[in-house]
Amino acid sequence: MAAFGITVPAGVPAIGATKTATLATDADRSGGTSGGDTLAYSVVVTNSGNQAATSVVLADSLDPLTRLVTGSVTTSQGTVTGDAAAGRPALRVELGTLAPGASATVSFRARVDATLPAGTSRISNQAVVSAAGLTPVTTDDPVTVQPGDPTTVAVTAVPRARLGIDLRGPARARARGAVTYCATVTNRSRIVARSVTIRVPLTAGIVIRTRPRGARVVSRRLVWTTPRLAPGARRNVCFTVRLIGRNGTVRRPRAFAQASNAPRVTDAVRTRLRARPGRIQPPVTG
Ligand SMILES: [Ca+2]
Ligand SMILES: [Ca+2]
Repeated sequence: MAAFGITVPAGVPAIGATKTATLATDADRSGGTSGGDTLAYSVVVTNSGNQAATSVVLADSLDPLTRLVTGSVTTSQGTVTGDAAAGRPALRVELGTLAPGASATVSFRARVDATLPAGTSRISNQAVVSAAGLTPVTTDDPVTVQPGDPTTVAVTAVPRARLGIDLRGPARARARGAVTYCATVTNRSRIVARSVTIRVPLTAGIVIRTRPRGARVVSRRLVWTTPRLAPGARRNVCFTVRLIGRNGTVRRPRAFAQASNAPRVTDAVRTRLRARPGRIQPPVTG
């Protein structure tokens, strides 16, 4: 029936829920989510209405490429009535009653299948919250602006290696004197890094006199290559240059490393030049 004027609504519960995902175990140490890793999910169910919500139930069918980790489900209230010990489908938590303004948190972990179909780029799913007398609501990924969207995690179907690089050299050096720098490239992942390339640009003021052993000079860069770098293995390369510049000039030699299956990493050293004050003096004769 239509009504005119101001109506005071009866008390109603209003259920909303967010779901977030973080990388809990980076099994292959790739630095990102890939096959065999474990994700930690957290669902927060909130009653923003002004009346209690009753018979609140959270149900979550995980992404088909993940499996709930048995025994990983925790809830701030209520009872876990399905934790999918047998695998999929997944999870059901009876949260019971949520007072106005109250919220409940359910956390669980899910393991990404060790082998993912080629081309897999994301894992995505959404939990559903139901309550007595209310239309079920789906969870929102709070990371995105879009409301009510599934929680999505970018994954790499083929795990990539991850390199680290450390370039070392003196903080101060004599201008035009020989200065030696060493770069250590480490495979920090559990994946073999392939076609590893280390590059040192010979930028202005950095002059190489002798090509270092094992290096090539390509387009004003020192280049070392290694066909493979095993997990945990490292390669150390050193090079000696002369730094050109006036007293106080800072040169920043930089080294880069990348592999055909690992993104580029870089490190730099700041070296301040000391010019010999006597250099420009004419020789004393007589
Ligand atoms: Ca990973
Ligand atoms: Ca969102």
